[in-house]
Amino acid sequence: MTHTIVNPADGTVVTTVDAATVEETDVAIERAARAQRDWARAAPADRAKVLRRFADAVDGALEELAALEVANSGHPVGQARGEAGHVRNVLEYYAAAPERLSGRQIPVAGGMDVTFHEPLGVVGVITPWNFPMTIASWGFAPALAAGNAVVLKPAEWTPLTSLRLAELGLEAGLPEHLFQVIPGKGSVVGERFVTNETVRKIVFTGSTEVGRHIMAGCAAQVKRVTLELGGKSANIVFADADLEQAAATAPYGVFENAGQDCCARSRILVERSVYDRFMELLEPAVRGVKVGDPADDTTEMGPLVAREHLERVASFVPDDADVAFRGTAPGGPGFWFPPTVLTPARDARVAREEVFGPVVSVFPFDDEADAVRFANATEYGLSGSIWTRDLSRGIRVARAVESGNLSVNSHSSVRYATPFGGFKQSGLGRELGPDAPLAFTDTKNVFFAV
Ligand code: TAP
Repeated sequence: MTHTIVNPADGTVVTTVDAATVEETDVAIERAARAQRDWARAAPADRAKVLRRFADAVDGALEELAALEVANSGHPVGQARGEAGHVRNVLEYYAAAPERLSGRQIPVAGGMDVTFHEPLGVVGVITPWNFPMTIASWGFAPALAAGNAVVLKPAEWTPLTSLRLAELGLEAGLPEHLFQVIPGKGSVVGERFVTNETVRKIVFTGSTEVGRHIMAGCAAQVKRVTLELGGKSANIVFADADLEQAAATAPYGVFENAGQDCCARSRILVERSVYDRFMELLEPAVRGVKVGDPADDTTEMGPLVAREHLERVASFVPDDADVAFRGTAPGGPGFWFPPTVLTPARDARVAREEVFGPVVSVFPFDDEADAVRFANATEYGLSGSIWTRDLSRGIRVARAVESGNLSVNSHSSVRYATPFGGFKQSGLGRELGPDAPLAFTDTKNVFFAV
């Protein structure tokens, strides 16, 4: 069976990719297990050297990887270049880990006690289509650094950059079969990662629904699991904020990657006393978002990933929707949807569900308690922003919002050096940051009697 890869900007066929069967997945997992044994025994400095060379190989292929993501995912080329650079940075950062995975010596009676961080073995990474290469690297880089092998299943729609990354790893000196990318259906390859007992951990990024299913499957073998799931993040703007700055940046907090971002601030909460002024400022900012050809360096927003997804996003904006204003989008072929600002009721479907498209809802709030209450009135808890000039309020609200990643007076969510992940049904476990390699190890305690 093959998957047809379509360019979202114009609907043309880019290429086809072979989809793996269950039997092929099992073969890949067995090969990975064999490669892992030698990798775990290699000197930490040698593992570090190969990962640094992998980072260099990615650095040398930034333009190529960016062009692939433009064609496969419709990401604007400037952003795709940034994503490839992020993969390089993640690899460089975790290249330091093999030589820093220290255990502890713990004082005990009658001998000496030492802990070791042992690799798990084979790790299965399952990625979504929205940020194919960056999210892949959050799994494979720390897993390899900690001495594991990785089998990675990319989303059906967007396998091309992951496939190229595996080739670059091999060219850089990773042992054969240590890092394999296995395109295929989630219900075949992804499901097999969960049921095959040789895979000791699943790192899954995707929808909460599939995440729940995977976690239940992992429970059968007490398989380790990290879940990065959906979001419905709030961007809270207080009356004392720099309103110009808050309004100018709000579109980029939600429309980046055409809103196909788990961290999208798809609910903007504005203190009632400045609501009208904020909307006046927001309108030109939204109309100013440059939507169009992803291969153009000045483009800020591209198309949605696929026709099915476009139809789902459009279902959140029926003819009688409370549209405040919209930006523009090209017509013609391709899967285009304009940046859209709604003013729905707090209990509307669009206010509750993850849209994963360029649609944002704006709501007035009365006071700090009301803002926190509404920000938390969701099953999700991934990201969020708080705009205020009052530092004490910034700290108070950041502590009160039930979310894994908050930003005061900015919309930044992801840095490779800081932990990332969700509260509530946005996920389980953390990726990135200094502790990520530990999530790919089990602690072994050894007591030496003396
Ligand atoms: P999903 O439909 O959940 O798919 C994610 C991945 O899981 C795909 O590779 C998919 O394969 C695979 N899959 C599907 N069914 C499976 C099964 N039964 N067993 C194992 N694997 C299976 O999500 P999506 O539509 O690609 O991505 C959008 C969602 O991801 C959104 O909810 C978004 O918020 C979330 N997301 C979260 C984050 C973080 S970091 N929290 C980051 C990005 C995206 P196929 O492609 O073959 O279906």
